Amino acid sequence: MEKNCYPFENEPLPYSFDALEPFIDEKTMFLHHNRHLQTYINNLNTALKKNCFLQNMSLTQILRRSSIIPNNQRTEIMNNAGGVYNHRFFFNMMSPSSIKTPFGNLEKAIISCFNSFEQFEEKFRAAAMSVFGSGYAWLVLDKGRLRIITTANQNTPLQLGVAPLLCIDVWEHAYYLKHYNMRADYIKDWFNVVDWNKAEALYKTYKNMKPQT
Ligand code: MN3
Repeated sequence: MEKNCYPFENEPLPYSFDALEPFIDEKTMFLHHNRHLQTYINNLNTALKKNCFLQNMSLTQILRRSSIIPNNQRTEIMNNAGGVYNHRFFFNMMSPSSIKTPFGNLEKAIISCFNSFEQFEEKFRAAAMSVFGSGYAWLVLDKGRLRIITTANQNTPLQLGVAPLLCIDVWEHAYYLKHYNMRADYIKDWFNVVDWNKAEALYKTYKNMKPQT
C-alpha cells in the first residue's frame, strides 16, 4: 500500500519495467517511474516541508482542497501533487494482462454510452490526440455517467469533481524513446496494456458510492 501522506514515497510499479513490452518499452518505463515520477515526489515533499498543516493530508485531499494551500505555493503544490497523482494512476491502470477489452459492468456502461467498444476506443483516441502539448486523456464517471475528458499538464480530474477510471499520459516523455513523435502509434499500443480488471473494480466502487458533498 502506498504511503498516502507526507513524506510521499515512490513505491515500486506493480509489474516489472519490461512487463509492458513490446507495447511500452523497458527504458521508457524505468525513466518515467524512477526519474519523472520521483522528481514530482521530491518536489512535493520539499514544498510540503514548510506546511505542517498539509502534512497529514492525503494526496486526494490536497488536490480537492486547493483553496487551503497558501497562495504563494498553490501552483507549485498543485502541479507536483497532480504529477504524483496522475502518474500513480496511469501506472496502476496498466498491466501485462491478456484481457484486451472491458467486461462486466463497465463493458455494459461503455456500450450504453458509446454504442460499442470500438466507438469508445475511437473517441478516446481522438481525445488523446487532441491534447495540445502535454497532458492526459481520461475515462471518468461524472454524476453516474461515463465521459471522456482531457486535462492539461498535471491538472487532475479531482479538481473537476469527477471520478477517474482510466488515463493515458500523452506527455512526450511517455512515448518518445519508442514511438518518437508518433503519438497515435503509442495510443494504439497503450490499448494493449490497459488493466480492465482494475477499471472494472473502480467502476463498481464508484457506482456504489454516495455522491460527494
Ligand atoms: Mn508522465
